[in-house]
Amino acid sequence: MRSAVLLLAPVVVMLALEPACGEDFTVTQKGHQFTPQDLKVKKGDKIIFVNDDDRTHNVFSASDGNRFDLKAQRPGAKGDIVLENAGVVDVRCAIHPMMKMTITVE
Ligand SMILES: [Cu+2]
Repeated sequence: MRSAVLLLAPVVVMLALEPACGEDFTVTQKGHQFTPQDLKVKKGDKIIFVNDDDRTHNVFSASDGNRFDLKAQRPGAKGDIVLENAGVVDVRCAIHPMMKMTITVE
């Protein structure tokens, strides 16, 4: 029993030290524009959408495999997503059709 605990201890330590997977990216919304308008991420990265504008936005995507909807974000609001499937993701604002950006998930 004791030897089993001793054998497992290094595994537990390694799991605890495992870094959080994925990188964080920030996309801002200001003046009816996303910045950046092209973003490359890897599966599992976190993308944080910040509304730096003086009006409400609603970020969403209808792209297959990576659909999401952050719902209405008031000025100053933040919301994040994690995209799990490789592909090109068309990101829009449901309120302002001219707002567009593309996220490429590798
Ligand atoms: Cu908008």
